[in-house]
Amino acid sequence: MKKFYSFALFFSFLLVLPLQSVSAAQYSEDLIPKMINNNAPAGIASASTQYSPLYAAWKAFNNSIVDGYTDTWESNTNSGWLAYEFPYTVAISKYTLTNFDGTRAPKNWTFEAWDAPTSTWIVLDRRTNESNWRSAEKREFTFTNKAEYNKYRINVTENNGGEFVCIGDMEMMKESFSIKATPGESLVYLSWEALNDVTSYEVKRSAVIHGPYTTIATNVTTTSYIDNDVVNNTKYYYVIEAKLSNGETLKSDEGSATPELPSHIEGMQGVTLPTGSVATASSQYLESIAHKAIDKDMNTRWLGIGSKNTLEIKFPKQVSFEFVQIAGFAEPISNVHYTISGLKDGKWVPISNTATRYVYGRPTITDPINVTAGSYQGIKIAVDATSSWAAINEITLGVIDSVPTES
Ligand SMILES: [Ca+2]
Ligand SMILES: [Ca+2]
Repeated sequence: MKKFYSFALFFSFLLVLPLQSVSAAQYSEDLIPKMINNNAPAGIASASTQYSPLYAAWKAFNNSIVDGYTDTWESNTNSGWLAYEFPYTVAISKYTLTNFDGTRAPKNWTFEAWDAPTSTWIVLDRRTNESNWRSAEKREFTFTNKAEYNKYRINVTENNGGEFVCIGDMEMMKESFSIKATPGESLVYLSWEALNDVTSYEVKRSAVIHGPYTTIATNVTTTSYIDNDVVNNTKYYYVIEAKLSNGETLKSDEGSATPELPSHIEGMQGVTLPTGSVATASSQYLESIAHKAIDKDMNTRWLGIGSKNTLEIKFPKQVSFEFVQIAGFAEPISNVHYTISGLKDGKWVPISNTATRYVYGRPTITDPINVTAGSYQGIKIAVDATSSWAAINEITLGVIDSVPTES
């Protein structure tokens, strides 16, 4: 019995541990863009001093140390601060430092946020005795901060003995979770990572990157949302705000999408394939590449070498459709056999019988081919042009619904 008891304890330990690790904070990618000077591409890099313009503040935010000291920020004293100002407010709660020179590396410092209303630097994190930096070593530092500021700095009070302070690279992150925004026709489909201990989610939207955002939905208890209050060909930015059971909130990364109307091709039924579809072929003749079968231009075509070829197209989202229409070209004119497969859960499955269409030596819109109605991530068309070469000018889909369904 005792043995059984300890066995049960062992299992409860196994059960509890993964839950704890799932609840552990997750962080965004580095939120500072790869800087090319102190003011570009966005935000402002600055420092207390610089050894020379070659060692400017932005060199610590250029995601590189390959060019030696001139890829680092160096002060001209053995202490000093290095700051980055975001063009928006964000609650930073993690930063990293990448070493270049161990004796010039920071040893004692505070990480601070600029509080504009009180014009003071607020200490968010304090580190002491950070020594023995290895070459190119990157150290991560996390702390609790829920308040949003736009300017942060590391204020180095002592380095590891060198003449100057040197920082190879610095990154800043926030606690976050991921969001996916997928454009549809007159709608945007949002889905996000499920979090533990959440009472509800709020969906926020902005017409400009990084907000400010307007709340468009509250008390959402699922991890997806369809925003159909949108204008086609307009880009929207989204964040999800998770309301945690402890009363705190957590903002997701930012997602963006541009909803768009389906395109039609004169004379063809259905709509063109979603923007961002990628076409490849078993063979292609010179400049008559696979993509020309889906470029929405009836005067261009994909031409395979020989009579038997396969054209494969992957969509950027799942599309539900019930027929495929093909505009082909055959010279000499020929009976062409088309067999269509759909990509479902990562596997190609046959969705049509072999359809035979008569194709002329000019762009020929053939009768639609019925397929097993369903939601697919791509289509594959096996073309057997009998005595001719296989060419496709355009493809349209008889779309039922283009809202992606998360598996
Ligand atoms: Ca650098
Ligand atoms: Ca074309």
